[in-house]
Amino acid sequence: MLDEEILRLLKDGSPESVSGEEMSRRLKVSRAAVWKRVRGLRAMGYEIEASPRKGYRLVRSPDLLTPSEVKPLLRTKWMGRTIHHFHSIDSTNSAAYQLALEGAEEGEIVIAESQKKGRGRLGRKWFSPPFSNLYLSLILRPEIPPQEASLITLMAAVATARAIQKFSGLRPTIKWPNDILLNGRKVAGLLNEIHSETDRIHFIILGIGVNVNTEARGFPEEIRSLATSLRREMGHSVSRKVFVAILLEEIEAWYETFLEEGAPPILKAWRETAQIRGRRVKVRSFGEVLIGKALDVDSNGALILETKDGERKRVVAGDVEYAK
Ligand code: BT5
Repeated sequence: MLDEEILRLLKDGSPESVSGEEMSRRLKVSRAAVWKRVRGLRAMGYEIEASPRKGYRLVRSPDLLTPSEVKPLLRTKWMGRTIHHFHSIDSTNSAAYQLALEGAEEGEIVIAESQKKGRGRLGRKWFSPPFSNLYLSLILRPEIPPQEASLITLMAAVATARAIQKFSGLRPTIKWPNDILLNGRKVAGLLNEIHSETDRIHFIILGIGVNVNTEARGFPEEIRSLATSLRREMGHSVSRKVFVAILLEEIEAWYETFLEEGAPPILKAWRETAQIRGRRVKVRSFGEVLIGKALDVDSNGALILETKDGERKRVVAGDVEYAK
């Protein structure tokens, strides 16, 4: 907290210096305590000039996702106005789930610079190295029946794809149910977890992992050919905080559209971005393998397939591979 307050004073004072005495008075801590935290901030990558006469001046901020870095860029009305930031955490989804159980409000978010146990679906792992990518979980409390919760996954996939498009100028596609691809490789994944009773949702945790600045060779061997990052596709490193601000804006807008207009606009945008209709796919679902032609997604987000015997199958969960 003290770090955040020191940064706020330095930013408010910028481009002028703020004296150690003023900081110590405003923050009600000793000048030695201010100096100690300034050294800590420098170790985190903040360039802070210190002069005995004038005091402290913020020269440059690192690309961290702390509230003081992200909030000035946010143009949302309510999404992400409360940011719980961690340098390292097991999983932002687990932290957000716990916060939601304790009463955190809709729109509160958890961001981490790295995850020790980043989670994919079905107990799989999400590669989460420090300071280069985005690991974000949002708390939503929609008043919808639990069977419509998968529409929130489709909504989040649309919003993430649109944010990537706005930010990079590239055209991502969605792979059912929750992968975002650039040039056929996975740049982002979504993990949604729901806490509900039979007819009421208490909350949904929307977990989003986006590979932002990992270089091609930075991915572990086993996913190197499957994964990509914005940096890899755009050809240069990019600002995570600018991206996260755009992403939160898109999610807020698409979520509000969903609450006001229901499934149709979400499904329309999803179909445009996924371009799955008519593609031959192999789907693994609950131990079963289905091969067929993808026809559509239905209004509950399930994938509709036609097998080669002409039978229609509805798949609610699973993994898709595109067949040749
Ligand atoms: C997903 O699972 O795609 C959901 C990923 C969600 C991650 C976010 S990060 C913030 C929040 N907190 C969490 O703990 N999780 C969420 P799934 O469809 O099961 O894909 C997992 C598979 O993708 C793995 O088995 C790997 O093959 C591959 N993979 C792992 N890490 C990857 C990465 N960083 N980029 C691309 N592919 C990856």
